[in-house]
Amino acid sequence: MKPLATMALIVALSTSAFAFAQSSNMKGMDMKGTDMKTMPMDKMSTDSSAKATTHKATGTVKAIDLTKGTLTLAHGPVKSLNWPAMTMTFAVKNKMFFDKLAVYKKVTIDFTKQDASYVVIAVN
Ligand SMILES: [Cu+2]
Repeated sequence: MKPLATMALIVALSTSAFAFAQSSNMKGMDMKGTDMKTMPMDKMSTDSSAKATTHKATGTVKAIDLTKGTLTLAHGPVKSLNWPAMTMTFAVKNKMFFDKLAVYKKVTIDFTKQDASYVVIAVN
């Protein structure tokens, strides 16, 4: 997926830009208030969340299990994981997501790997 590759590049660039800003600050020991303001604090938090890689999958809901908290999705290819299209079951941590899920409905999910399972973190 091109947008993901672009995002990764932006993250990589902003990370190295931040590292450079940090090291130049260290050299000059310049801790003036103006320098603190230019420190990309918001980018720092963006970077750390980007490390817990989020993947996107679009597909058709095959089954939902409210008791187990799972979603079975027939999804298309997921480039960020090199996955082909397949039908698989995801864990759904937030029960509110089930409001947006129904069998035969087409959805796009954001998911992440947690331990051995793939966990839905957003439903669109
Ligand atoms: Cu899959």
